[in-house]
Amino acid sequence: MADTQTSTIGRYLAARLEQIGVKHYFTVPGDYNLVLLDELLSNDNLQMISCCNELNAGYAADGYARATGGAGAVCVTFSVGGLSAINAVAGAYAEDLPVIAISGGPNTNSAAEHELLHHTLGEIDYGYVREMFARVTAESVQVTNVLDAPTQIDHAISTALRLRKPVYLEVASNIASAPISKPHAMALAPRWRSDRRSLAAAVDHAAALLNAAAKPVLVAGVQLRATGGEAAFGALARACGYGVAAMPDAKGFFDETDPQYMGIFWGSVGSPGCGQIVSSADIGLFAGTTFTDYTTVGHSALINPAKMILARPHSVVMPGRTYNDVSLPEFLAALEGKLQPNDASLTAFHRVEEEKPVLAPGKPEDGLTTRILFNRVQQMLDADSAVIAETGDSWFNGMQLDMPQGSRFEIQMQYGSIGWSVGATLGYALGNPDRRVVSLIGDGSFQLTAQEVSTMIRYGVRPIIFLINNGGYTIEVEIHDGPYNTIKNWDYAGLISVFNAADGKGLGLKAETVGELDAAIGKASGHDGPVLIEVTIGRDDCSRNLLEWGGYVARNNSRPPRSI
Ligand code: TPU
Ligand code: MG
Repeated sequence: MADTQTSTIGRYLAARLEQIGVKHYFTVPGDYNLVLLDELLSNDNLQMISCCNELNAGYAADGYARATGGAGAVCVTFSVGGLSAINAVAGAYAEDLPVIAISGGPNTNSAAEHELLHHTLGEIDYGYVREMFARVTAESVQVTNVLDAPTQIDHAISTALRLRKPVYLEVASNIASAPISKPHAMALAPRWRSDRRSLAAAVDHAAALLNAAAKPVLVAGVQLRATGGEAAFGALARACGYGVAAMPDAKGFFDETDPQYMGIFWGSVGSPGCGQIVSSADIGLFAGTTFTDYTTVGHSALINPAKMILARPHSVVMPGRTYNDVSLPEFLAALEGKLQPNDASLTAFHRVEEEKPVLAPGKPEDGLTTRILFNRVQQMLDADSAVIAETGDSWFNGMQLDMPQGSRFEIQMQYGSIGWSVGATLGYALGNPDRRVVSLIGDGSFQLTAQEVSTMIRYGVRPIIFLINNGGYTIEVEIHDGPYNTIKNWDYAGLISVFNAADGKGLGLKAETVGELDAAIGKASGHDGPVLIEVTIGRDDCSRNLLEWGGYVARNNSRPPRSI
């Protein structure tokens, strides 16, 4: 039988990326991936986004995966590119984002012929990049053989989607355009199915505990998104009527305008009243929550396991028993019909709930404070907004925002790698052009990845970046201060004209007063291109919650060794 269905390894990979909903990939070229890029370029349904460096390209793929709910892709050259991207890929691993990290690789003859190669460690060992990626991906493969390529590509992409983790695919430079058959139709994202008996038993056990409780609560966790469980969580909440809280890294996963919403469960820095209700509940269903030093305020806000049903992505841990092979969305959906409505925790919350203080609008000539800034950010938000909050005081101020129904809030709280938000803003804006991205970025974080604003200008995306110039690493000041927490000041707004050069449409604005901020926001909203508003904030102006949280985290960090 004649086979006219021919493709190449690179085109096969492009077709699979297209099939899983990837429309853009982020790249920096190099001689090991040039032929591969030519092959990817032959697919008209994928757009190449050329980045300034591989770290930022990786962060962009992370932001893209967040925006689309699917995968992101990055394509780099061997070793010098891959090792620059690895930190971003590790972040995607920590945050459960399926980033397909593609790298060109050495010619397949080089190792056998004992050839030393550029960009490498100067030793005849070309497996080390894959080995390094193995620690930060769910699967890492070197494609060096035409016959194995389709299986390796499909397997890696399926793994990424099933486990919501990044994978590393290295394609040898001399086979990227080698002919192979076209991809056949198959589902690349098989859903995780529960073991029927485990699921039924877990649901019965959980329903018995929850129905017997006086004041049960529901808590949304970060893994709800990776498992596709947000809708099932919302439906379950409405069916049972319990008070609902969200962990800080799951902010916005449950509609914040819903009358059942109590706020952020984040120990002493969470929403007023919310922590007390969650901690005093006789049982809580924690759906996809993770408890780290950051999310528990230095492990000061811990829930007694005897009062917790912890629904993990693929298992449910209950007092006295763990049920394995239970998918989180299936568990929540099956529980929905089994719970008796109970609004006792919500009623208790309303008794202790505090009204948010109303902030005076400020006079135009007043200097800026973070309170005024975030008051104005709040006013800008609507259903189409996506807020990206960088590590720093932006976490704590961002957490105070009331997210309108339909809007999204993005935070990299597990990994917390400063500079993430600049690349993620680019990726998010491309991944979901219907949303206006509002990014909240500290000066220190911005200095790591600033040049990617030029890529935003190049591709005409329209985020509004608030660059918070407080002269240093304030979050670090609150955890542990020293001379290392002061940074060199930049003309951040002026940087935009550097990036614009002759043809760019970026807008850089500076605001030192309330009036200037309001005028800048007015200009920004109508501008057709990225806008950076540099906001001058006093070095000591930081949120009370950062002060408190910093104290707890510092205490946890500095515990002496139990034995030396
Ligand atoms: O609001 P503010 O001033 O705290 O934010 P800014 O200016 O962005 O400063 C962030 C300070 C910071 C550092 C230096 N937060 N975490 N770190 C430690 C750190 C160092 N390098 C990476 C890649 N990630 C980190 N989190
Ligand atoms: Mg700062």
